[in-house]
Amino acid sequence: MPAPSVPSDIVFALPDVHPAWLPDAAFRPVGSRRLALGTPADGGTPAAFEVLATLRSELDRATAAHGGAVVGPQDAADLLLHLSPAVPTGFRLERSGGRVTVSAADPTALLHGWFHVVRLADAAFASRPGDPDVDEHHAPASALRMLDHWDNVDVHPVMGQVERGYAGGSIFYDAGQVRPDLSRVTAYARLLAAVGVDRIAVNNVNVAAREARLLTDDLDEVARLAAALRPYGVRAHLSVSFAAPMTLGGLATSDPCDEDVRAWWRAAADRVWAEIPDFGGFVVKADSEGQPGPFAYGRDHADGANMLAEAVAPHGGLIHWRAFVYNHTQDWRDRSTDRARAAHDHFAPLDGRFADNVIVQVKHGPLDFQVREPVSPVLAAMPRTRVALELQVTQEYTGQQRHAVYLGPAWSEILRWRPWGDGGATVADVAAPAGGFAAVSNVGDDRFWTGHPLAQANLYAFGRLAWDPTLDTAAVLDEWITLTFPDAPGPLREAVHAILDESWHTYELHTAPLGVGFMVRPGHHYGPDVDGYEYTPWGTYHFADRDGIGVDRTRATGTGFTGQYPAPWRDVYEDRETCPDELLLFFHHVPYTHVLHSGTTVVQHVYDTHFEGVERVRAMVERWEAVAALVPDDIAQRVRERLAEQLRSAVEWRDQVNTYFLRKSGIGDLRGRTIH
Ligand code: GCV
Repeated sequence: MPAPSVPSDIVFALPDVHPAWLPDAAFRPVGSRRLALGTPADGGTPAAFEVLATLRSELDRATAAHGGAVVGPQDAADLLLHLSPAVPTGFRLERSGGRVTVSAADPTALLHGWFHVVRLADAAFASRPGDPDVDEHHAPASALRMLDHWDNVDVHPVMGQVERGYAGGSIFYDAGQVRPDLSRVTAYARLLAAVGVDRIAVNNVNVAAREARLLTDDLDEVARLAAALRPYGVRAHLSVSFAAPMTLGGLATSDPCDEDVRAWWRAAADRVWAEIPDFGGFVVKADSEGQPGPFAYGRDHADGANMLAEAVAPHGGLIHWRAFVYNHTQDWRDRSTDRARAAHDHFAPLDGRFADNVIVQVKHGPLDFQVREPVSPVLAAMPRTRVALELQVTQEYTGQQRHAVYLGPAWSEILRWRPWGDGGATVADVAAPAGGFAAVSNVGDDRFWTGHPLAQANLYAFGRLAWDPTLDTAAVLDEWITLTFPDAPGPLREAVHAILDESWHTYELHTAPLGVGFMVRPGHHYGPDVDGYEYTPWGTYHFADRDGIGVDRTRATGTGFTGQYPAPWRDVYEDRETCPDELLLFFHHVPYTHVLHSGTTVVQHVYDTHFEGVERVRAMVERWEAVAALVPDDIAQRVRERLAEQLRSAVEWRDQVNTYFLRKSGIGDLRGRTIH
């Protein structure tokens, strides 16, 4: 097999695009040294050779920029990267006498090892005398670390080009087609490889007519996207419509038990893999928010998913089948229907029936990516199913990238939560070996990738936590700061921590209180509207009246949702005396005068947290102003503008929520502050 040739189409620095966590300066410690890439043995796939070629060009680029050299594997290199079948997963990092060897069985894992060394910088080489030698194995917690893009090919009249996207248009599509120049997609794959994400779904789970055709007539467009991702070992997946046999194939039905339908899907899958041999699989949103699904034929979700699984199995493909299934045409007068129950009601009884290559992808909470929800009980209810945890990096309900909200701590809490109580497995333990981790991307064609430059930290953190869910999220943030702001002076580092470390809690303080959720403007979901969803069909209510607020989800008197949890949580949540304060209104309807564990009443808590939330945002603005001169002007200015909006919005939240509670309850603020 020939030595890998350097791909000519990798563009390392795109004009007018921020380098995120891979600026040239981050490569100085490696690029100033002698680097070597072992010659590959025979037997690799073309895709594997392409990744090796990428690695070679990474080495060339880094050394050319920083004065080092790429030397032969036999020459005493400071860093040798080489393939070794002896490393089962991930990569091995050895250091002896200041020389570092990274080995991995496959080129993508070797690439991950390269970026690990870049992240460690000089510390990788232990330049200080007396530093110990190392021999470490770095394996990802899960083999499946995926980002879902809710990008539309055609601009949707309401949702735009990227549904719930807050960073401009799509990096994949423009003017109703895949972009002619995909160098930015390769740059994106490079950023992802540097944090260990190795799969993306390239289109929205709400599949409209134009996007449905990506599966058939426009498959060549998906092939182009896959080709742009491949140099960095990122595999493409596609969201497909369950109705495709009818809408694309002209069949009279999409019934999963119909033999013609099954044959149609098999043929569709055969064509996809013939064109894209390393294709990942299909993502499906079925019977949810208007998307077609098996219910139309009296079939269940195992029937639907297994039909697709059968079609992709010969190719080693996966089906990511979403558990986000609920009735979105509910009657708000009907107090017996509880949207929080829906996923468990639909999916838990199907445990054990899904094929091995089906992954049931479960949103982290029972509702919809709220700033605070309990963890979905579905994650603990399907021991014989490959469940994946779904997170939302795009900040639909957490400030839409106008607010600086670092979500790492929120995700860490979810990943570390123990559904069976102390001593039991964590959510990460459940998902990692099964379906892994998926998240909705926050990236668009914005200059900073994520609109708010500080929102890059969320994308970074998702990748790092999907690789290792036990990581400390402040340390992850510190990595991001070090890479993104090379040579960041202490005050800048401290200010970014001060702004982001507690930002999730800050957002929680000035928005919907005590886990009750929503209270956002219907449709676009930005800003406060306390009763915005109260009399709608969407099933997201808070039930405030003159006496109290919250949703009774107990077994004793409510919807029975608490019964979907195993012990001890089913009882902890059932009893308002043991229910954690931050989730009280998710599980209980209580009087405004109910005293929390914190010692304050519900209504006073609302006032206190909303005043405090605004003051915290004010402090964020001041912290940024004190260090803004230490970052490039464009970042300083963009963050400044966003923080100004964050403060305006926090004040709006405070005033609307506080006024609402004052008017409903008639109870004034004990501290006599202004409420309108
Ligand atoms: C892609 C929420 C969002 C929708 C999204 C949906 C989903 O309801 O508001 O925009 O649709 O979640 O996860 O499928």
